[in-house]
Amino acid sequence: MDKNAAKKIKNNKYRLYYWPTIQGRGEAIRLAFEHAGVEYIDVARDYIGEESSEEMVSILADNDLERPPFAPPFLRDGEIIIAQTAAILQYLGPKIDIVSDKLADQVFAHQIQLTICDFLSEIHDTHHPIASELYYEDQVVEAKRKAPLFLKFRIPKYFHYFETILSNNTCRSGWLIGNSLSYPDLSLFQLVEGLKYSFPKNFTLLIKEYPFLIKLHDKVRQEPRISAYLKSNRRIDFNEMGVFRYYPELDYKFTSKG
Ligand SMILES: N[C@@H](CCC(=O)N[C@@H](CS)C(=O)NCC(=O)O)C(=O)O
Repeated sequence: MDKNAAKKIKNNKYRLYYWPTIQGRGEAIRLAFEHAGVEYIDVARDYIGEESSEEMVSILADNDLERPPFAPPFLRDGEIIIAQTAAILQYLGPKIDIVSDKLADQVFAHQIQLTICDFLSEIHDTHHPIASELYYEDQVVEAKRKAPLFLKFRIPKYFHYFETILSNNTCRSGWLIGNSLSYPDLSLFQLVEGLKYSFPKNFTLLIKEYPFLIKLHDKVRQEPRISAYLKSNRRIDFNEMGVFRYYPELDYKFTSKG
């Protein structure tokens, strides 16, 4: 571990454990911290080279933990370790002020976040329809069957759901809940960014039918701290190791009208 990292550990409360080279599911947590302007340690990224994920892997392998995480991302806040993206955000939301203080709003935020997590799993399955343990190349035939069905049926179904929430928000704020941005808005922005990267040919036609979603995406992008984060070297580029991957053969033109 480098000296700066050691110093930061003393000064910081929150430690995020995730893979250092991908946005993946960890990005929902990074965006939340970045938007809130709260300092956090992205643990694996504070190490150099091969050691980077050692601390995370050793926690995952620790059979003595009373409340162990199953998979990354997970968060350490002092003695508390929390896994599952939606649970982490549910915990962090009120603490770092990225969700309303009303219980009904918090439950709805969690509900939306869980739906986003389901959607992410389906996105992952477009390139890994058989098993995460196999290479993409070993399941490309199945992926080529899965991706067009995902594009035709699943993206429109999820997008329609999010569009309905946005258009039914009686505050007319353009955010999912009430008058201000909350953590699922950030994750929804990330979904749109990721799908644009993975399915560029289909994306433009698909998103056209969801004006509220387009507006939310643009509004999040313009948030000053998010905009600064996206330009910084803390934002990892999309690549073919994360959840959102670009394989041209999975992106043949097959839109909701198709
Ligand atoms: N539902 C969990 C999924 C966590 C997950 O699938 N993590 C991936 C990395 S993005 C992993 O390492 N999974 C290992 C496994 O499922 O065996 C969440 O939303 O956090």
